[in-house]
Order: sequence, then C-alpha cells, then structure tokens
Amino acid sequence: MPLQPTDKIWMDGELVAWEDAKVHVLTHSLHYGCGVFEGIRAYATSRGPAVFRLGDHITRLFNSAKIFMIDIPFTYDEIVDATKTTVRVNGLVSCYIRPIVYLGYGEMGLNPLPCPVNVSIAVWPWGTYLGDEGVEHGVRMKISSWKRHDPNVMPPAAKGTGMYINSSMAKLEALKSGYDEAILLSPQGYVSECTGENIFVVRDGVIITPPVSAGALEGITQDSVRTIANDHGFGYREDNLLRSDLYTAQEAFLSGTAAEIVPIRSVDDREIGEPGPVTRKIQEVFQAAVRGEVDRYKNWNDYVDG
Ligand code: PPE
Repeated sequence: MPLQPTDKIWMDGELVAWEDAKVHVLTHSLHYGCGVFEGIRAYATSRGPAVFRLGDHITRLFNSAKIFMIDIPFTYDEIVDATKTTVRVNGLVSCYIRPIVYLGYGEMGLNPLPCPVNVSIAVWPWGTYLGDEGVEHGVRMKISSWKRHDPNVMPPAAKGTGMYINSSMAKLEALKSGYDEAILLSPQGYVSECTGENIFVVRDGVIITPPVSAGALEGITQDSVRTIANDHGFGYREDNLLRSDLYTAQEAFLSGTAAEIVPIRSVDDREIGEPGPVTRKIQEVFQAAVRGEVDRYKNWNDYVDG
C-alpha cells in the first residue's frame, strides 16, 4: 500500500510540510546505512490518541544510537515531546510513527564522526502489516536461506537502518516463493526472528520465544506478550528453538509494532492450522491494552492530549 501523506513531519526541531521533508543525495546514511530508527504506534482510545509504550521505544532509540556511537542532539524528553506533537498536529486518531536518526550531509567517506546527526519523526495511517486475512487465519512462513546477523557482525540489540538489508532479502525470498513472511535462523542454526517481528511457539500451554542470544531484537511487543502471558496463567520462557520445533508447534505466532500479534498457520508447508486459544487470547488482550481498555496496563498508554 502506498504511503498515505499526512500534514507535517518533525525534522531537527521544526515541523515541516510532508512534501518538503527531503534530504540531500549525498546524505551519509543513504550510502553506508548508518542510522537508527523506531517503529511505534498510536491507537484511538476513549481519551484520544495514545502512543503505545512510547518511553520504551525512545529508550531503545537512544540505546541503538549508543551502540553505533551516534550522539543524538536532543534529549530523551525532547524526542518524547516531539513524537507526541507530531501525532497531535497531524490530527490522526491512530497512526504508525517512525522516528529516524541518521548521519546527514557534510563529509563523505566511511568515518562517521564528522557527519551531522539529523533526526526526523513522521507519522502516517498504517493498517494491518501482514494483511487482514493473516491476522484472522494466520500467515504462511518460510525459513529463509539467509541467516540472521552474527552478533559480532551486526549488533542485534540495535535497530540500525543498514541491518535491514538482511530482512529485506529474506522478505523478498519468501514473497517470491509464494509465502507471506520469512523466519531467519541464527548463524548457529537456532530460530532467531522474522524480518520485522519476534516469533513464539506454544507447546502444552507454554509460550516459548528465542533468547536475545539467538540474534533477535528485544521486542517491546514481545515484552508485552510476556507480561500478558504471566498475568493470564500461561507459561512463558525464553529458549533456543530448532526449525523442527516450528514444524511440530501446537500454535505459533509473531509479534511486532507494525504487525501486532499475528498467528502463524504454516512453516515450510508444515501445517499448524487455524489460530489456537493461546494465540487468540494474547491477540485479544493486546488489542484491548493498546486501546487503553485494560486498567492493569494503563501505564502502557501515553496520551497525546495530556
Ligand atoms: N524484530 C525485528 C527485526 C524488528 O524490526 C521488529 C520491529 C521486531 C522484532 C519487534 O519489535 P517491537 O516492534 O518492539 O515489538 N519492527 C518494526 C519495523 C517494521 C518495518 O517493517 O519497518 C516495527 O514493527 O515497527
């Protein structure tokens, strides 16, 4: 689906018109992929739009930047405020939010140190990432021939722009082969994550997800799944998973800000089937929580209008 333009984009402290939010072709990050970003969502609630776990996302943005030694020229509070302002001025009740920190125009060459650090925040309406059909009946997954990053080649804890070439290639391979989405294995052969989502299997009522050491991003939605699972009496643990654990899973699902909670209906043509009760319950509670309907999770809702 083509991007749906909104009114304003926050760029380096100013709100500029959507069509004027441009960068020079010699922007450092365009050539070398050195930048960090976040994916956040704001949801419609009875008290107006609420950004989901905003503080956690901005903390991860600063941590990603720290890993690459990118010095963000704004404080945590300034970025939090700018995010809310951008949602507010665009008048959207719900939206996807994309903050990006990148090395700008100035010097060329691999040394990142002389480059200016630029920050932008854009928002736009974004529906279901993996399709309505996928949310309802599950997506068909393919294990990619591309491996996830080795932690000493690319740091999985960082949400670095250039790191997503790996995800793009896996996505391309899956789509060209007729599947909805890819699963990547770590260089050691354990299940890591999907191109832009964490992965879970359910076995005898216990939800199992790969540990960060298998190379996955520490997902904020994944952490919400952990909390919801603990609060609803499901077992939850992090453990290494083999591809055969996916093939024999009783239920499997994925989680991410863009994707939300999506059931997996098959992996490499091994049928898992229609979404099971654990997946459905997690989906249902998550959808209520993001909309500010669950008292217990109120601290996850950051209201844009104060
Ligand atoms: N793994 C990867 C590689 C990843 O990119 C994401 C988010 C996750 C796990 C889940 O993290 P969290 O959103 O905190 O639960 N991917 C973002 C970008 C997706 C995109 O296509 O762009 C997102 O979901 O916003």
